[in-house]
Amino acid sequence: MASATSWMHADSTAKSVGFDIQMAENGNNGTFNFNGYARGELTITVPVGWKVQMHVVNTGEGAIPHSLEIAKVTEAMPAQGVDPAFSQAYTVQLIPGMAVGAKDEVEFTASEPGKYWMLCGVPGHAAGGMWDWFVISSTASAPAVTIGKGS
Ligand SMILES: [Cu+2]
Repeated sequence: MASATSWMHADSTAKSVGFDIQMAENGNNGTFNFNGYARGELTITVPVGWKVQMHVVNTGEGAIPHSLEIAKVTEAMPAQGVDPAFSQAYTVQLIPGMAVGAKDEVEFTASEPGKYWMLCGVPGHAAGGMWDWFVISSTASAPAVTIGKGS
């Protein structure tokens, strides 16, 4: 089920979309979540070729450092941050994590269609469920956010 959300800001003329991402927004999954979602509960879909800006903040419920990257899907969830799927698609402090309250801007072009992980690069966090889906679609005409078990 796709839905509009207050944290997505799409500009179809500019083919640009912004997302406000709060790491550890609430207590879901022991605070290991993005905007409250973990373990693939959230799917962000972006049309191929669009510019993506992610305004990332560690909201800090749980008082633990976190980070964000877009990574290629592999056989197993990585133990910690890996090379991002796109050269700019990661926050500062990928492995140690951004401190509580820290912010970063992530900007990249969704250049290659596919299904990716949006995960936390701090050791053990992605394996602990701090990951969601990021899909680059060759058929979607607009960005979308879907809540529910990702397939
Ligand atoms: Cu984390």
